[in-house]
Amino acid sequence: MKKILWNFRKLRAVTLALLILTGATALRPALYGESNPGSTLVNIDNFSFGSGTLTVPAGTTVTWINRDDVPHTVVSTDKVFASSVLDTGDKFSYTFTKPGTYSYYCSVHPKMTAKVVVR
Ligand SMILES: [Cu+2]
Repeated sequence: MKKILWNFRKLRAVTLALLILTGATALRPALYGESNPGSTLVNIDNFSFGSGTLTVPAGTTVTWINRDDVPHTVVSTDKVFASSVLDTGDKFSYTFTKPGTYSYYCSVHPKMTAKVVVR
């Protein structure tokens, strides 16, 4: 009887260790996903680009999503990048590899302007 009890305890300890190990492994991608410095989202909403100026480290991929019910574009003032016309829900991405200030606007509504500052 004592031996059976000991085995049960040992089994429980092994199961617990396995749970901790698998749990830690399962958590890892989620943690990396949340603090991923490689990509940033800008919502185009109410005729504006997110919060205006966005500062990111070099190598960051910025994705714009049109949340408005009118079409917009994302066009760099210096012609570094230019999206096609984005309808509601459409996305455009650009990866900023060089530090600098990138001004951009919407070619449909040129008063819509914003900046990406790459450090
Ligand atoms: Cu627009």
